[in-house]
Amino acid sequence: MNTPNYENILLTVENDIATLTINRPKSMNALNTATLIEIGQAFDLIRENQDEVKIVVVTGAGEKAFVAGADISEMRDMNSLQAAELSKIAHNSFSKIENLPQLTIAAVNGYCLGGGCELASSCDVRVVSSKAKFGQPEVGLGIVPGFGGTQRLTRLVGRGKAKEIISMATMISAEEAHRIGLADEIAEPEELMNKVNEIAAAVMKNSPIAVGMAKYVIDRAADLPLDIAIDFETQMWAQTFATNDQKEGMSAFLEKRSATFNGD
Ligand code: CO8
Repeated sequence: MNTPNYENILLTVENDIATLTINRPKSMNALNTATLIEIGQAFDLIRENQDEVKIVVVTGAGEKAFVAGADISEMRDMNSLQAAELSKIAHNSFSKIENLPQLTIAAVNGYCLGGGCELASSCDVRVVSSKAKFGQPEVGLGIVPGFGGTQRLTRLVGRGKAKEIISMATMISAEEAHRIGLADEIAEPEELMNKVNEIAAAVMKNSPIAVGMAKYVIDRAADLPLDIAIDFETQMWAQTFATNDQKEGMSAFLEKRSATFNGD
């Protein structure tokens, strides 16, 4: 897969893992319009290259920040129409992350604030440095979260906690984020990428079709009534029996060997 030279992000692919790094360390990787558009373009490219990319890792450049939010210098003088446009651009890009067939892991290496927390919340799994700090500081700037924070954070931590985090606009530690379900795994800073790679390696041993379908069912059925959600799961489960990966996975088990999944 040929990866273009972007202006604000870096995209690399190694060992079937794509790493997308928000690369504006001088402004704490703040998300301006151009960066949000490039994130969307990169995820389009990743979607088109499912044979070459099995897992996507999203992280921030430098030591200090994952992403410290949307770019305040770009937003200050916006009117409501321009703010709505920016929010739509972010929603479009973050939905591409959320709806990607491959699993996405946010490797949260530092400040994860505002739009950064919303970016991390759009990924499937959050692995965080013990030094990371989380928060939704928007109300302190006179706005509400506008890149999905009122919705995705709420779905991760519940209404009460989301309201507390958003209304207080203070930062919470990695430990607290882990305790409330915002962070899935914590690692020491120097171990962060090892932990991410460990998870990626475990996922990549499995059928990519089944991993993608499991993600799809979890996300699509999460807000449905349980009886309909269960029915949806049954349909997806049945569909896996039409794949070669299902035959290979079960044959490998019965033949006492490792499975080789081709994703078909
Ligand atoms: N936007 C623009 N620039 C930023 C941002 C940001 N979000 N965060 C940091 N920077 C810049 C600083 O201005 C500074 O620039 P310079 O060197 O030119 O002065 C540089 O990055 C380094 O930052 P600091 O000197 O402040 O570094 P510290 O280590 O002292 O502090 C913090 C780090 C705590 C992360 C601090 O920079 C901070 O609080 N940043 C802002 C955090 C914030 O409020 N984020 C929320 C932004 S709003 C948002 O995300 C809304 C999303 C939805 C919008 C919907 C719109 C439609």
